Amino acid sequence: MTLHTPGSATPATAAARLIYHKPDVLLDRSTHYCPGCGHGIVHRLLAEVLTELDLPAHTIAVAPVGCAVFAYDYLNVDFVEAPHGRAPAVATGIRRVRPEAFVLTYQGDGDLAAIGTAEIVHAAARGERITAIFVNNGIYGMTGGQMAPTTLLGQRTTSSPNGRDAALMGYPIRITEMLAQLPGVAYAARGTVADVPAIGRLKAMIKRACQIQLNSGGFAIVEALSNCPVGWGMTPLQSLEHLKGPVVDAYPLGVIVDRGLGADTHPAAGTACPAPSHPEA
Ligand SMILES: Cc1ncc(C[n+]2csc(CCOP(=O)(O)OP(=O)(O)O)c2C)c(N)n1
Ligand code: SF4
Ligand SMILES: [Mg+2]
Repeated sequence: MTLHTPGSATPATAAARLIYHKPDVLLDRSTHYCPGCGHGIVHRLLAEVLTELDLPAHTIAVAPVGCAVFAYDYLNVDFVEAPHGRAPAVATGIRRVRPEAFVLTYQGDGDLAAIGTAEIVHAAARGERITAIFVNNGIYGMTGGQMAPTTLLGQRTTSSPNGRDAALMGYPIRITEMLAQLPGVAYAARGTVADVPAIGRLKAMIKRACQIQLNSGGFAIVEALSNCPVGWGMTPLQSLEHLKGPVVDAYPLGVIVDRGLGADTHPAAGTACPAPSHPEA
């Protein structure tokens, strides 16, 4: 490989090792996310996985309402914008009319675990063949840092200024564990953007969740524990330490369920969740 050494007019020849190449599907534009925000890391992982699986041309993604509302500005795949919480319902419609498409949803915790609770539960219960990316930063980031169902006990937010009190505001929801109980869920896992090794493991989870859809498995969800330095009132570095500490303690990392890669994991195949027989049929 021919390299231009800085400060030298002539190219130097040297063996070079490519450390990182930005996937073409990740568009070249400046970010609207706050400094240190984890959404950009999740976007990059998605871009890498979609590229590695040769999926960009076949993908129809569903964008959320929340800070990631502009996901379609960063990833060069077809996108549909869903109303708040409705991404799984929109994705279901896409799946039904475009059975050949690779269907992806991207939602925050306010979007998925609060406003769209019904949609995510029923999409998972139906075993919709979609891959759901769930970015849990424990807060409503976009609207000014209000409490979400995922907010930790004791966490101060603009709507829980004295800290989340279980007696008044209930307990945090581990929604990925809840969904994992449903037979239509082929894969459910939780990773984090907290540090480099964890980001590598999160990427492997996202890849597995995509491969399950490609192999006609059922619903697959990957929760990415992320940081919101602005909403948490922390510097980016403080927020990453907080993520690795109390947030991971409350939301354990790892694969929660993996019912297998292949088509026989889908409820429609009749193995995991047999349909009742109808004598009149
Ligand atoms: C039905 C509905 N309710 C509320 C809102 C206002 N709203 C927009 S973004 C948002 C918070 C999103 O939080 P989250 O999904 O956690 O995403 P984040 O910004 O934290 O990534 C809310 C409440 C809305 N647009 N529509
Ligand atoms: S408010 Fe929070 S989630 Fe939204 S862009 Fe800023 S850091 Fe990220
Ligand atoms: Mg959030």
